Amino acid sequence: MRTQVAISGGGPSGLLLSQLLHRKGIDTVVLERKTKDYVLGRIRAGILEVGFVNLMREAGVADRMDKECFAHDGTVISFGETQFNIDFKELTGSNVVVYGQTEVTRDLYEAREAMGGQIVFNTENVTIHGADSDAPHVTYSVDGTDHRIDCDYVAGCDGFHGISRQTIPLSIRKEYEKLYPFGWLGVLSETPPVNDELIYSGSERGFALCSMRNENLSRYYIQCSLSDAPEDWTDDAFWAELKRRIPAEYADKLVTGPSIEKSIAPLRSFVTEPMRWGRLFLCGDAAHIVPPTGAKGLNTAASDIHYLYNGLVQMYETGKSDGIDQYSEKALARIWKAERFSWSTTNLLHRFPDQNAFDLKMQKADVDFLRGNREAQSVFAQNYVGLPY
Ligand code: RFL
Ligand code: PHB
Repeated sequence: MRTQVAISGGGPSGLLLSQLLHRKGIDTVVLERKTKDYVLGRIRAGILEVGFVNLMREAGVADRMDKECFAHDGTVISFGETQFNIDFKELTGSNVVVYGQTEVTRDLYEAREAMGGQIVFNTENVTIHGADSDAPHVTYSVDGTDHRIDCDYVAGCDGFHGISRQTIPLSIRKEYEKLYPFGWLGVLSETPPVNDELIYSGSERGFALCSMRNENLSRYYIQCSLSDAPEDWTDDAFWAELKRRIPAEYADKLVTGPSIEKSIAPLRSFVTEPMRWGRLFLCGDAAHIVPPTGAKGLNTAASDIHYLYNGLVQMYETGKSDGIDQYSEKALARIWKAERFSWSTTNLLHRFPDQNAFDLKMQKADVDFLRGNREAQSVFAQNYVGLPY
């Protein structure tokens, strides 16, 4: 088989790139290790920047999102007894929208199917060959049968555990990583959200986040120990702990119900450099991970796709390579800023096991400064709604 761009990974990065390129007449094949149902079953991001929304519009997949998403013009920050609002709209003129990653992925799958896009599920042993040559190819197998795709370029969109990043030799690849000594326990429940804006809450028992998907679907998280398993937490124990970590006015009106999903994610900051090796381009979680505190994971994937898509279109339409030549540098410049914001918001609101009384005072001083300083709030808001592409 031959295609122009072979894409490893059928998550949001791979699907969005495939859809955008297809609309410009550029042929792609997406190779996905899991089934479609498995990919759609992963409950992950909930907050999209305007840049992501615009890319979905450009990809022609924004109809349902435009109807069903909720614009959020601000957020509540709480820390102990301190509580305040950061008004994104007033401070930046922009906002974010609530629309789940599951819905983004569903819309992209539907659009790919409607256009006859090629997505191969249940692939095994995807291997990228000759990425540093002029004629790369990808091999894989499905149900024990081996296949080969010859291509012009390979997009590595196969997430943190994918094979694309490992294809770049260690002599060239440099990885930067920070692991946090806690995870997030997330619960999805068919209950109305406790507030119309998200609540990011630091408390002496640890961090909590109140988020949502729609009027009757709420998403809540609490900081938990890395040794916890979801089964260790009954629904009752989860709700009781959440209530202890959020301001009383919200705890009192929180509507609880059975969880329909419960999972634990470890928190990690990670960046690999460079994001391009020859004709292989890494995108999204394959190249970088942020702790979810800043809601930046999916949104940084979108900016990668924006740079790569425009670079490839330029290459195919004009023969000029400056877009793809600058891909790694441009993508990394934006990613490091998102890494900084996600790291600092995590440090601001979580309890760390080794924190002493001085560290706690520093954290409180940081929060107090943010509460009382419009410029500091403006910096937070600019980062949260998303830095320009
Ligand atoms: P994905 O979604 O991991 O998709 C990669 C796909 O590649 C497949 N794959 C392979 N396919 C073929 N061969 C192989 N060898 C393969 N290995 C893997 C996988 O099966 C998968 O389908 O990466 P992608 O597309 O780059 O998308 C990234 C986002 O999923 C991720 O950044 C976000 O979910 C992060 N994130 C959030 N991001 C936000 O922007 N806003 C948020 O509010 C937000 N909240 C979150 C989050 C992530 C979370 N978790 C669980 C890590 C909340 C949580 C709890
Ligand atoms: C979510 O709704 O899943 C969500 C929202 C904001 C975050 C992280 C996750 O910062």
